[in-house]
Amino acid sequence: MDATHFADRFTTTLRHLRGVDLHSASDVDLRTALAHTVRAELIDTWQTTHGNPSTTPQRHVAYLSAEYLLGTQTRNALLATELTDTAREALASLGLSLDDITSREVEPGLGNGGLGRLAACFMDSLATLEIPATGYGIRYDYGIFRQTFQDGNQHEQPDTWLAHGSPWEISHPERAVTVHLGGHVDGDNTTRRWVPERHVLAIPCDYLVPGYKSHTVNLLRLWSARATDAFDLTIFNSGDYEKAVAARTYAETISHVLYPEDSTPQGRTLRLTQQYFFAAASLHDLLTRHLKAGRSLHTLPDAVTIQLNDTHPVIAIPELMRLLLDEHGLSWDDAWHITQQTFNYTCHTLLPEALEVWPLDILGPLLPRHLEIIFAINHHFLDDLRRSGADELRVRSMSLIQEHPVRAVRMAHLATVGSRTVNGVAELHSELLRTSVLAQFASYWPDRFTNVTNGVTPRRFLALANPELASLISDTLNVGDRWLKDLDLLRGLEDHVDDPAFIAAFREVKHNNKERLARTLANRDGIELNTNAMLDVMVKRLHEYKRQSLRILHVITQYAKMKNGLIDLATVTPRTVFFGAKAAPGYRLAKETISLINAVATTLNADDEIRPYLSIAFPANYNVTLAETAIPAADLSEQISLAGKEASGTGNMKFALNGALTIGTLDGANVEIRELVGPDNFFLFGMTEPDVVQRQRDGYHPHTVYEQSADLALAIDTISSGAFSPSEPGRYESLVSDWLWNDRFMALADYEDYARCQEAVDRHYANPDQWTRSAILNVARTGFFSSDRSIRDYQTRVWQRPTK
Ligand code: KOT
Repeated sequence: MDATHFADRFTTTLRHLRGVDLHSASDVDLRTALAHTVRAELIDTWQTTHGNPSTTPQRHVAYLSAEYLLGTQTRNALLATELTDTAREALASLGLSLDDITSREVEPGLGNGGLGRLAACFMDSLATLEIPATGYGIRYDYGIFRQTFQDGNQHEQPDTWLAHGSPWEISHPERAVTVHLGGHVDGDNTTRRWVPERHVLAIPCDYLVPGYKSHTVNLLRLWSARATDAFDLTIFNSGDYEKAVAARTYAETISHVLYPEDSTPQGRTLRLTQQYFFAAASLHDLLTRHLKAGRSLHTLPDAVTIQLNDTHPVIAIPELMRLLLDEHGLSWDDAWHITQQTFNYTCHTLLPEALEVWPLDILGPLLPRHLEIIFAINHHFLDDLRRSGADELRVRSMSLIQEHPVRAVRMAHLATVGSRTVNGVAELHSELLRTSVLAQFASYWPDRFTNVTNGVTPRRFLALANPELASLISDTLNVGDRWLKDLDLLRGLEDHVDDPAFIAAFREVKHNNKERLARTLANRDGIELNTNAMLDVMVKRLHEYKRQSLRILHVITQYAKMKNGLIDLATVTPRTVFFGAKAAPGYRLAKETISLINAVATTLNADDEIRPYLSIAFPANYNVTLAETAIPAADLSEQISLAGKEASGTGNMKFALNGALTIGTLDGANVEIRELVGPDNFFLFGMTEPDVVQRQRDGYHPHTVYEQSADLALAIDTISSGAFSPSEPGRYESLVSDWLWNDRFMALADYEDYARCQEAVDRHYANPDQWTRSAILNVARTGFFSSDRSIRDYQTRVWQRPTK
């Protein structure tokens, strides 16, 4: 398609779809018409792909995830279809700017953080690698809340991403699937029948996922809840109109809002309803397609493999059992074989509080037949376990049912028992799963466990986010943009690490990216960014284990020392410390940390003497769109979680790929990043995971650490003195007392080593050639972290494994 043709289609779409011409078109009209013009291209590709089924039969991959953090769609679709220049030229010929139009696109924030963003990167790689796949999830009416700051405190506003419609969505109400809920179970020992009480409709809302130059377009199918007529009827018959309308509202509440907790699930009925709602609708979809193709249910595991993105969709395991047993009349053994060979489970955490359990008094009333099936699975499993010689202690600890503090289903155990493969998301994480969280399962079924280290898509996080670096890479490597599909080719940049022209160009790109970020922050937040300072970035959910507290304590020490004349300002390497973080709305300590960071920012940034040397930028509402501007501008990437707590991290990979150096602990994928980039190009500090375990065993007393570190005490005492809250000196007492007497994630224990390491950062940065060399080597050596590599690993280690 050439620019004239594109312009023609665009104006026609504007007229036919929006009923306006160029002169009367609003921003929304232009954005919608542009999206539809590109979408039409994708649909043509999609129909070609699906009209010509591949000759080599491949298992269809079904990715089940409660979250997809997609980011904006238009620029990515243009990139994938190689229409960016055409669209730019076409719009320019109409007096319009592609960048203006796309910069106002609203991102669907249907996820909390790492887990949801990973799902989005995987969808991109599946399509790029031409693997037939469908992503299944929930179309939340409201995604992750919009964060605002009022007096430095976080406030949550509803995310109205659908306010102006969603041009990328294709909704199919006529293909609704009915999902049942509640009721009771009838029958005798041999035949059981679920008699549900309520029914809701699941409407498929499809998003096309284009592969990068791949001729494959996959589907992301998100389910939206609607009331059925039958749903109302029972209540209408009671003659209570008001109640009937309320009941309709109840049904539609199911897909109304994303739960904003990250790694701290709340056991609410509505949350379990959401999980079952999308799991059941997705399985219905998969089975219907399988049977329509004339296949037997016994061949399901050969045709489909289902990847469970953590335990949120795990209720799909008893649901498939129910369908096979109750609806299709299979024997228990056959149904179990099929089920267990179809599912795979990815675990994304190590935190005990993140392991989902569903109390029986929530699960039973909502899904009575599923609870029976879970008990039966447990019965068979524990029998086998006993036969293998396990004692009762072991049986109890491996049971799918926990007895205390309340009887509940352990979803990670159900997932492990019901899956062919279980994987962690980084080498260290998978090792810790095997040796701690799921140790007993790993010794019982050693072959079931594997690792797939996470990755990120270089299309969004290099080509789109950092176009200047992308073209420098293309110009330097002489392979066109082939490296975007084969990221190991970045290794070739090592040959240029001593080339002065390349070094200068690389440095200029980084500087330009800072200027671009400065413009964004000025417009978006009214924040002024010093583009001549080192940009030191910590962006991720606010969580104690991630230790934003460690970062801010160190900033405070530096500030206090500067104010007290303990640091000669002439020797200081100027820094801007950039934070982006949302806290779960009910997470008190996390919200207090946000307030403290904002208070410190206000003090530092208002101090004319200090600001040129040390300042803080903390824009509200960090999201994928802001990430795409912030990450390419960063010099330093803060990955400072307590060792053994961050499963992988994926921000860490995005920064390294964009030429930031990492200061980090040996946690999650940091371990692999450091091995690849080399210890000279990575700033390591802190306890190792075994150190952490030992220190906890020995008894950890943060107050003693405070007494023994003058610099740490200076930071904490400065807070307590009211330096950042003059009208209320005790404002941060709850944070201070938690650090001194609890400090669950040992920020204080790692403080001194962190401060030492930050000095090494300053020294390295003081020599620009040395720093740029390290930055280039980070880019050159982190091609491993392409999500294409992760997906290939899933193919060989998980999806293509022969069934038993
Ligand atoms: C949320 C609820 C329950 C269990 C786990 C989670 C979870 C884990 N949410 N996000 N994660 C993150 O997933 C990323 C992708 O694997 C990891 O990189 C990161 O370390 C996890 O914290």
